[in-house]
Amino acid sequence: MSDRAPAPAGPRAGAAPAAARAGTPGDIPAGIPADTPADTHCPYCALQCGTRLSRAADGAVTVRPTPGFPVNQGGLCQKGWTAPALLDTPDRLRTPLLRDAGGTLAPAGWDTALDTIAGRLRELRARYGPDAVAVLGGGGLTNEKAYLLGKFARLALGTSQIDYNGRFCMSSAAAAGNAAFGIDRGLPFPVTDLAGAEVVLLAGANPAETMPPLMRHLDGPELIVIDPRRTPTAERAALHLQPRPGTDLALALGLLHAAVAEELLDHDYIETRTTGFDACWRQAREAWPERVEAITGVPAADQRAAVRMLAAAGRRYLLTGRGSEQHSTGVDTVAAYINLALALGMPGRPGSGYGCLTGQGNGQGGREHGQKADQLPGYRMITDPAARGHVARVWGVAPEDLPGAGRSAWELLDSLATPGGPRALLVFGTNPVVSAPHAARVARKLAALDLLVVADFVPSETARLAHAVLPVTQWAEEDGTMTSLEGRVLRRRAVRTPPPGVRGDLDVLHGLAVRLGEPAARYPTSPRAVFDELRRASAGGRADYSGISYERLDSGEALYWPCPAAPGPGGARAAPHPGTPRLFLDGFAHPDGRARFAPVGHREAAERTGPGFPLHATTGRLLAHYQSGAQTRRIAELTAAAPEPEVEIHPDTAARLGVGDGQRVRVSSARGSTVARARLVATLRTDTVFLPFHFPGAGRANLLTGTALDPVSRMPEFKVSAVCVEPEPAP
Ligand SMILES: Nc1nc2c(c(=O)[nH]1)N[C@H]1C(S)=C(S)[C@@H](COP(=O)(O)OP(=O)(O)OC[C@H]3O[C@@H](n4cnc5c(=O)[nH]c(N)nc54)[C@H](O)[C@@H]3O)O[C@H]1N2
Ligand SMILES: Nc1nc2c(c(=O)[nH]1)N[C@H]1C(S)=C(S)[C@@H](COP(=O)(O)OP(=O)(O)OC[C@H]3O[C@@H](n4cnc5c(=O)[nH]c(N)nc54)[C@H](O)[C@@H]3O)O[C@H]1N2
Ligand code: SF4
Ligand SMILES: [Mo]
Repeated sequence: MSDRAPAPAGPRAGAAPAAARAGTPGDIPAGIPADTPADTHCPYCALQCGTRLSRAADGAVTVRPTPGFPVNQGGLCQKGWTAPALLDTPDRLRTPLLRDAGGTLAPAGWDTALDTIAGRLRELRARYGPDAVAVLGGGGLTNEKAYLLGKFARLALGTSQIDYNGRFCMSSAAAAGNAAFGIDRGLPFPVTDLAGAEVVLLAGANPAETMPPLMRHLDGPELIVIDPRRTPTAERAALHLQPRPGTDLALALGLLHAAVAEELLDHDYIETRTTGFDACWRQAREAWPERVEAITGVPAADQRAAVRMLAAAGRRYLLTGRGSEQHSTGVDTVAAYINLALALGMPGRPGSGYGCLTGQGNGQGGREHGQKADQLPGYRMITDPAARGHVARVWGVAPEDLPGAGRSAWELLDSLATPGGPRALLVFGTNPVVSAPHAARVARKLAALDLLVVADFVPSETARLAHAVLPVTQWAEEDGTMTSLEGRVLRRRAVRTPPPGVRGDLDVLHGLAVRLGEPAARYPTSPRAVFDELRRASAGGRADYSGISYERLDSGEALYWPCPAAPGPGGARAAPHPGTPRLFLDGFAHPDGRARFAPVGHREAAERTGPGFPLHATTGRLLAHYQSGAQTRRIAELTAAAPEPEVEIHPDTAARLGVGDGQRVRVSSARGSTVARARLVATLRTDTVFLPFHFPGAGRANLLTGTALDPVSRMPEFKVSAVCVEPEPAP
């Protein structure tokens, strides 16, 4: 069972899980009294399950689900239960490290480390200009960190070269959502609304493994699942469509075609709440389900059945995940799914809607506060003069002091150490040596830098390449806010003081900024002070947090953005704005209040199979590991559950290749090859193999993936590589 109830089931039923405790006798933190439980949230995914942490007198931290928190309703997945083990992982970073003359990372004091880094940054900037220094952030950073990182880059470094790993995650759905609805909030409704649906269509999402407690809300509805694999989510579906990887765009067009042909459209809704249907239909009219079957492998009858199920339901949702988004056609694919939802009259109706299942812990907030190449806080565009004026006022600088838009994450990584490209990179909250496409090329670029600085709490694969490593606090040691996949702002709370030698990311940014000549007051180190500034910076923007405060959150209010400081309905004397759990009920966020159909036609994936590389490889997640695995590969219970990379192969395909179950194989693409153990899966498509991307070294799935990008979102094509598979001799 992947989603465990409070009394943990499984091997340790009844007892508190051993791995849910961390801390050693003697490690008794000062400052925070023992036995004061703190209600906070899981350090991992965007579901942000409520967790109640307690710390015993011996320093051990225990976790249990926060009673009454509606999102996880008493459940946590294996990763959430075992998260405290990360706090005192044996190789936790506890002192800054600087690479010495002999090339070894050696311990250094904080002042030495920060002085050295600032000195090198100043030199590089003086010699090559401010864009010689780049920053890569992450969707796991709190809102406060993401905000201060963006400000630090634009002001202290003066660089345009900042982006973040959400580019690899959310960017396609964000672009399509903004275009269609005028605003990008992953779920424009609370997750608990899903439970009231009759039908939910999940396109390229596997929440049974990626957000197990979410399945509690999907127990009632009938599910339609679109996934090339028969995942645990698909096992629960009434209808499972199994397209060839990279063909969802055609499939979504086929579903729209079937809806038109079967006269299932909501004409009244299309007429009154949308624009652009005719142009959209002109692009989709050739997408006969039979034609789409030839492209996708999904039977025309199943396409029609799916559309009929959705259309017949009174309350229904269409949700996309990375399976349909991480493509060079990602934006058009999401747009085509949104077109279908609009044609059936779903978005902005009570009990129905479209949403994207945001992935990282703060994947939502991380894309709102200005760590993205083209953005300023409040989800403002950096190219918009009014946005620049507003943010410059809050920051106390002139608008012309703000740099312009920078490169997207992949383009940034690929430009490192090239003529005209950045010579230094500061990494906060991502591990691109494992998680970026064409990872071998990325590692080469990182190794060629004049300066690589990584702030992390573990020696990640990227940290190991750095010239300077800065040890930072972990979730249970810090305060802040996170914005979950439903747009709700949540408090992260400290339950213990950090180990000696470790500093918060806000302190690190402050320390570097003052050494670069910035006024100290510009970089507050208190999360609350940063949040209060973030509120002002976001005021009037698309993601308006100005009405949200730590006081309101701490009093237990459930606040979803937008939540402006201006009072809600009722005028100046009214209660503060209540926040917006459900968007679009009265209208969409475009000036005319209407949603936009997108005129999208069929395009193939950039990567094609061919004689040398006859199979499609797709990549994704396992229940037990999180992302690059930097965190979860350090937790014994999780490595025991998934110790090494396995590639899923259909038994017929394996037989043809002379590969047996459990045998080591080499999977190769035009970029390189990776080694994994074959796992034979009879429900998989015969033309497709699947690899998780959580493993390092020679087992990296990203040694295979390519560099084609979506033209709009700049999302890499993580979900389609053309590969061959061959038996690998034992090492
Ligand atoms: N256990 C675990 N949970 C996580 C994470 C984790 O690393 N581990 N990460 C978090 C993050 S950041 C994210 S973004 C989310 C991601 O959550 P999901 O989107 O659910 O995760 P993925 O496994 O990347 O992709 C989902 C499914 O897409 C399928 N797929 C592959 N190619 C295609 C295709 O062309 N079309 C369609 N329709 N499907 C395809 C895969 O088979 C896979 O089952 O999970 C979050 N939760
Ligand atoms: N092939 C393939 N590749 C993929 C994907 C895929 O589906 N297939 N999915 C993509 C997606 S959706 C995502 S989101 C990315 C994720 O991939 P990464 O961005 O590499 O994600 P993580 O492994 O979470 O890396 C976060 C790092 O930051 C550290 N960290 C965590 N919190 C903090 C903090 O508060 N401060 C600091 N300074 N450090 C912190 C962690 O210890 C870890 O080393 O991978 C992408 N790569
Ligand atoms: S589903 Fe996500 S938030 Fe919940 S316990 Fe698991 S990893 Fe943590
Ligand atoms: Mo993600």
